[in-house]
Amino acid sequence: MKIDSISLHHINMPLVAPFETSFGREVDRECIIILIRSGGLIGYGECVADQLPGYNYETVGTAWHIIKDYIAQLMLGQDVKDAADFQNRVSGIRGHLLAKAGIEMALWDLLGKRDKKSLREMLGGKRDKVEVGVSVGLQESPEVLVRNVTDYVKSGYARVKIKIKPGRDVGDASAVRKAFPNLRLQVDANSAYSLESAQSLQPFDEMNLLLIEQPLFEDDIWDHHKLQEQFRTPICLDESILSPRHARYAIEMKACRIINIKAGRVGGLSQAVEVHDLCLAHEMPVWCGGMLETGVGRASNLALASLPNFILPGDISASDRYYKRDITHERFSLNNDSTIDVPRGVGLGVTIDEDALSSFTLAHLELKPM
Ligand code: OSB
Ligand code: MG
Repeated sequence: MKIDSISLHHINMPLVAPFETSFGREVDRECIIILIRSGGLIGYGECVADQLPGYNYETVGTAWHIIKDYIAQLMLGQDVKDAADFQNRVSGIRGHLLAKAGIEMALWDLLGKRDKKSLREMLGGKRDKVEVGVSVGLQESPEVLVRNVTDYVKSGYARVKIKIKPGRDVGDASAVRKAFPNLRLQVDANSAYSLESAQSLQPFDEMNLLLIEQPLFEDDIWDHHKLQEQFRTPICLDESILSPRHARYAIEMKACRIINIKAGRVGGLSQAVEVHDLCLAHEMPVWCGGMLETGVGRASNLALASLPNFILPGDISASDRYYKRDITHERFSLNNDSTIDVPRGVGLGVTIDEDALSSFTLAHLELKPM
C-alpha cells in the first residue's frame, strides 16, 4: 500500500470515573489517534501512550516525536506491504513500542479495508465473542471498593480485577472476597513491590485468586521467578513482557504461569500474535490486557482476544465503563454471559464519529511525502 499521508490527533477524553493505580490517578485519558491514508482509504490506529510515563516510559509527547520524526519518514510515499514489512522498516528504532504499535494498528485497518477482511480473520481469531472482565482502580476505602465491585457484578461482569499497592492489598482483596466468595477475582500491582515487600502478600494464597499481576519491577523477570516459587497463586506478567523474546525468557525461567498480552506494550498486533503463538506452544495461558482504549483500540483488543490461547477473560470492558461519549459510532456492550462481541466489519470494524474526534482533539498534525 502506498502511504499517501499520516495524520496524528492528540486527544483527551474524560473518563466516566477517575482511575487510580499504584502509579497514579487519572481523571481523563490522553492518547494519539492515527489516520493513515492510502488510495482513497483511511486506516485508524490508537497509540496507547498516556500523558504521564507511569505505566510505561513512553508518553503522548515521546510517541508524537518518534512517529513524526522517525517512523513516518520510513513510510511516507512508500509502498508498505504489510505488518512484517512495517516491523522490518522500524527495526532500527530502539524501543518506543507503543508508538510503533499505534501505526501498525492503522496499517491492519487499511489492509482489512483493502482486502475486505476483518481484523479477526486476518489475525486468525476463532471466536465470535470473547469473555471479558472489569479492572477496578484503587478506591477511598475497602467499603467503597466493595460497593464499586457490587455495581460491576450487578451489571454483568463475571470477572473482576482490583488494583493494589503497598498498604492497600490484602485488606482490599479480602473485603471483596468476603462479599463475593465465588467471584473470579484477580489483583494488579503495576510493579509496586520488591521481592522483600511482596512477602506481605502471602495471604493472597488463601483467597482463591485467579492471578497476581506484575507485583515486581518491570525489568525484573528473574525476581518474579523467585516470587512465583513462593506462591501457589499464578503470577501473571504485564509490564515485563515487551517482546516475544521476553515471553520466552519468562517461560524458560518459570517467572510466571500466565501472560497478559497488550499489542501496544509489545510493539504491535503482529508481535502480540507471536507472543500468543509462543505461549500456546508452551501451554502458557494468556489474556488480553487493556489501556482504557477508545472504541478504536477496543475493537483491536477484541479481535486479538478471539485467538485460541486467550483463555482467561480480558480487560476489555463495555464502552460505558470508560466513556460517556466515544470517538467511534459503534459502542461495545456486555452480553449477559460476560462477553463482548468481536467486530465483524472490515479492518477494525468501526467507523469514526468525526465530531467527537475533533471535539476531543488538543493538537493535530498531517504528514505528507516531501
Ligand atoms: O496494568 O493493566 C494495567 C490501564 C492503564 C494502564 C495499565 C493497566 C490498565 C488497566 C485497565 O488495568 C484495563 C482496561 O480496562 O482498559
Ligand atoms: Mg496490568
